[in-house]
Amino acid sequence: MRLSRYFLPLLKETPADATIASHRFMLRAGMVKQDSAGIYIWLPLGHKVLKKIEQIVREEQNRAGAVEMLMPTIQSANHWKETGRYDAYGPEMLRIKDRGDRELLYGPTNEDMITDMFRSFVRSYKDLPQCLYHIQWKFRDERRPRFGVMRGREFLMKDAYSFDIDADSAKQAYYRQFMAYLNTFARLGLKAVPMRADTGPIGGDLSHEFLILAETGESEVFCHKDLVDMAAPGEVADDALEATFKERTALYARTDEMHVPEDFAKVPDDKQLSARGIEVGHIFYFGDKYSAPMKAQVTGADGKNVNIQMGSYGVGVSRLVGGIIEASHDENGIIWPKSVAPFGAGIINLKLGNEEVDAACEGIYAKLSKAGIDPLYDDKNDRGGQKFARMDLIGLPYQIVVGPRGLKNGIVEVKTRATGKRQEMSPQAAINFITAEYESEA
Ligand code: 5CA
Repeated sequence: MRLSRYFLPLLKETPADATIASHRFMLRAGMVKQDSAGIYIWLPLGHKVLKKIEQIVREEQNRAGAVEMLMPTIQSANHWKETGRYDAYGPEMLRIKDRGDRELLYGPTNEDMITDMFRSFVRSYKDLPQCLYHIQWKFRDERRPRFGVMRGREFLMKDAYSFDIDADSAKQAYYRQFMAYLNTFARLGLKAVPMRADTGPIGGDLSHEFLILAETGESEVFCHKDLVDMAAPGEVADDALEATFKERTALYARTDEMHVPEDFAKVPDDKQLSARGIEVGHIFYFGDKYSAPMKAQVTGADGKNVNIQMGSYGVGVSRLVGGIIEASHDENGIIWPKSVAPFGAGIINLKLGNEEVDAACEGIYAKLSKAGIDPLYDDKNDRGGQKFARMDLIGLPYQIVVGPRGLKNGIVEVKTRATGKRQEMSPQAAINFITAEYESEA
């Protein structure tokens, strides 16, 4: 992409209500624009990152055996009346009426709808287990939408729903999603710690939140330090799921809601970590909380009907855009992990109109594009200082700086955004270097 053709409306001033880094940088870098409280327009740069995160979430869901589908944003109130959640959910739910005075709502989550769908098709234990997911916009009329996309009213969520014949099988589904979450967050460049959690309005008796540690997080967290640097589990065989889950949940990890100070005190002093965290995922096992009132049953092998055992598994896809920035930025702007960077590298032309410089930039641009790096070429007629600041702000992992002086000696400068390290090399070496960096990631 050529910057001269791109839509990148940067802000010079930081809007006064943007109190945390991710909110500030997302507005300044032209990623989002607020349309009304907690509702955002995803501008091209923000949209690109959102889609990359969505794709990684999708790939890890598929790998875990979940099957993608798509449910509507607008739901009939009937499903919610059947489960009793229509009254229980409260003012966070946006309730709507159609022209025939029928009650509808903009879905804050989908347990009720999917249970209704599932019971209409599935009658036998032979059709279980099943795990379905979608990635869809949600609406929650939050009392305090804030921190930009981190606590929005409209937000993008991946929500998966598992259906099993009994509790043992349902727990396997829960463990499988648990592992998928650890793998997903690791690919996003995040250290997310699973913590025993409260089930809130979703209900049930087994639940974990996944939190990334950040000073600006809304939750207080108390955990064993060793959890923070644990590597992702990778692929876990079915017969190792339970043991791996136990191993990963043995050390103390709680948010403020579930905190037990006496238990935390048993963690060795030098291993106690109390910090703040951002909840980027939340998983629930709730058995027959929805299938019982909705009579979602299957016939078991013994011919008897049983309620389907269910769980649900959410990832805050749009919240993750802000979460990743909270975890990875400096005073100059965003530092994207390679896996979700909106462009793979930036090319800075320091002397637009200079024949050699233009030709070198065009050559690098063509070769990086061909190599699948998806570069952003700053071909605008601005001062060098402005170009450097802009590229730092939008946070692409690598910058290739091309100027007339270096080119005379056959050299360009490659800057690695995360470390600030600058290296001089030939244009071809720069292309090879960046391509190799991305290959080693894959
Ligand atoms: N039905 C369950 C799981 S599918 C559910 O709705 N869980 S949840 O309420 O915990 O939401 C799942 C994830 O969505 C949260 O972990 C969080 O990352 C994200 N999320 C929740 N509310 C918001 C919000 N107001 N803005 C942005 N993301 C949110």
